[in-house]
Amino acid sequence: MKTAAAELAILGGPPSFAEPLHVGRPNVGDREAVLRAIGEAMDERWLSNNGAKLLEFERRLSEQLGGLHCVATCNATLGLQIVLRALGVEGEVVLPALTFVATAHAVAWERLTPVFADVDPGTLCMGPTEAAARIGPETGALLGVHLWGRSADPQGLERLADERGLPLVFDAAHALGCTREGRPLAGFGDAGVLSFHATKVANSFEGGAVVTADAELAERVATMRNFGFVDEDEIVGLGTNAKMSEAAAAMGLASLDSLDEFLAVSRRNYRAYAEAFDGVAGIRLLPLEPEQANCHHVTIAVDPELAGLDRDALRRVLVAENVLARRYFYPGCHRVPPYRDRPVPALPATDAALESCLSLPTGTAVGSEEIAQIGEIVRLAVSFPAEVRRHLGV
Ligand code: T4K
Repeated sequence: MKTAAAELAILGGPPSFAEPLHVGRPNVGDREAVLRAIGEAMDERWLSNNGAKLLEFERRLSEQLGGLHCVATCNATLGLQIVLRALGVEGEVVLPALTFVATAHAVAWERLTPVFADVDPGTLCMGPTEAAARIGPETGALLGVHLWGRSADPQGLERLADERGLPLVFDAAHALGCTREGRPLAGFGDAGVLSFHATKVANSFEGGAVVTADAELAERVATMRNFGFVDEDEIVGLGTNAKMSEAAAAMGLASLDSLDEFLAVSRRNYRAYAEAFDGVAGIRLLPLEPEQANCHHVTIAVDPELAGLDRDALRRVLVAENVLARRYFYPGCHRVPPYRDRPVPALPATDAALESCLSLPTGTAVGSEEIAQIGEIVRLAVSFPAEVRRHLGV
């Protein structure tokens, strides 16, 4: 544990960690179970297309989500695209600019127009006020995002969508294991889309799932996921290939088996970070309710006035220690091509978050000891900001 500023790697000390600590280090469950299940699929020579593992994965996920219909896909991006198409959305889609670019790309790839809204400064998610401000005559749907597993006032957005007669979809890529008033976050709106990418709390290497209470919508999504086939030689309409393979489903099943353990680790890590940053000037751990949130994303907001360092300087301090903190989701969807040349109103809460937020390593690859060390690094850096800034030339 570093105890003096001179020991900081940025000031010439050795890095705290020999190996990099990544933000998105995958949680890996029972390796033998995964390999056994992949072996079974190979023995049965059934590797994709509604195989036994896929069906079991969807059944188990549905069980996890209180009986909602679950259609597994090869990733969440295609899940979002398919659900927008299955709902017949046309024109503009209102979504927050503060999200991973996949949310906007899924909209644009469907030849719909993303219309960026600001976020609520408290939740950092688009709520009904921000969404309503961007609804216009061409609006075809609302697309909320449960950013970092935080809750985007889903009931408020549902009320708004009902009032305006608009479909409501949630990008729930970060939200497996998150609930609101006992209901799974992914289950709000017409549909929610989970990600099972390697970096998520539970992964299937790559994967996603469309979650909905609407059996008919689930059926349409399942058909579109498989080229529009409903039977061996019967195609009912446009479809694509968004199927999840048996190998991915095998990994997904093992991840679901370990989900409770993964959630317990994330929640324990979150509490350890809260302790580590307690009383550190200018560092605010974004609040989460560990009973309702999966705590898989640990994000701090840096106040440069109080910390004496801005977010980017602090990130350089951490990276020098081999803590590969990430500026998720800088610079914001509204500032990257192909969106940046379109007129966007001021998005003050979005821009403030994009300038101040920093995501830190968590998950099963990180323990309380490492988190305490990260806390001390940050504490030292903000205790001697002038020296750090001098070294960084900022
Ligand atoms: N909506 C939202 C809000 C999302 O965040 C995402 C995905 C989506 C939709 C779309 O879901 P999918 O279509 O992917 O299912 C990563 C992921 O690739 C992406 O899935 C994820 N969000 C996003 C938040 O993170 P990058 O560009 O940050 O990936 P990369 O390669 O820089 O890796 C992130 C960190 O994880 C690095 O520190 C390295 C580490 N890592 C990564 C992988 C893949 C590992 O240690 N091992 C690994 O296997 O996007």
